[in-house]
Amino acid sequence: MQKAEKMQELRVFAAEIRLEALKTIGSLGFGHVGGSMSVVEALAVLYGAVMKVDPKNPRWEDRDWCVMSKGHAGPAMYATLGLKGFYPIEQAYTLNQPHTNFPSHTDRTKTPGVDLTTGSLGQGMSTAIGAALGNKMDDKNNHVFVFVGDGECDEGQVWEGAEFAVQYKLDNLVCFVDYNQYQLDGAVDSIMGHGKGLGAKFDAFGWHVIEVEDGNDVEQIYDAVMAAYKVKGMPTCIVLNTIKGKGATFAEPSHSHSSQPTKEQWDEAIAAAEAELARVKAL
Ligand SMILES: Cc1ncc(C[n+]2csc(CCOP(=O)(O)OP(=O)(O)O)c2C)c(N)n1
Repeated sequence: MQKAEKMQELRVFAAEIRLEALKTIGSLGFGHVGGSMSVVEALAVLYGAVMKVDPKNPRWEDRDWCVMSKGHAGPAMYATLGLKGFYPIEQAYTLNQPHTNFPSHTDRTKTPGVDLTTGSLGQGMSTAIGAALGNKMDDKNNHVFVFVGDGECDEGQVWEGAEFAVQYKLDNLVCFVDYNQYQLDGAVDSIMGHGKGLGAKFDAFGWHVIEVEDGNDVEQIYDAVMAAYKVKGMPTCIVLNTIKGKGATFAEPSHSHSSQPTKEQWDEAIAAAEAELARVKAL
């Protein structure tokens, strides 16, 4: 398949993920819309063009791994995995309800395709690094992808992991930083700024760093991952400059972390996401 055709396929996949993630959270009426929306395009690239996975065998030993360390973006993972065929997508519409297999934060014991349990910020970085080390020791020819938030990067545990990954030359590890500029209580810079930027920090720790100017553009993300695959002897950090709440009509303008919109606002957001999917499909 030509690259242009593949990118178009990924744009459609991203629009489908956004719609399904909104429907998933909408089934409950409230939840983490902001941080789910910002990682949609990166998930589309990973599961639509990059990762080796087998929906019929989620624990396939040679698979690539994806760890959503900012575990509150669970709904975006659930939409992606459902659309990829790990389970019927409608199952995710039980989000956070009693006995569901789709808790608000990703849990490997509950949802097929979720590789590691997350939710306590910082920990997913460590466990992803452990998985990368284990896979390397087992001579696996695969990659571990981990998503961390810019607010999450306030956690010291992220940086202990960053140091470790360099020491052990984990070139099978790619960390996406979702640099959407907002955390739970507001703008990252107003709470705990990142000085010269998170790319500069990872660089100082010895990582190969790739800055993606538009972290909601599938082609830029795809090119970054292809470049990361060529890096030997060190882990790669891909900094995604994203928009918190991207594409959700009630969340994007305010970049809100969690949302509890009215029924009318949900209807409007889902209709807008459906219209966007139709628009992208017609390109
Ligand atoms: C150790 C820990 N402290 C606090 C929280 C509560 N919490 C959940 S999400 C969040 C903000 C995270 O911000 P960011 O990483 O920027 O996420 P994003 O904006 O991408 O959703 C906080 C403080 C948590 N889950 N874990």
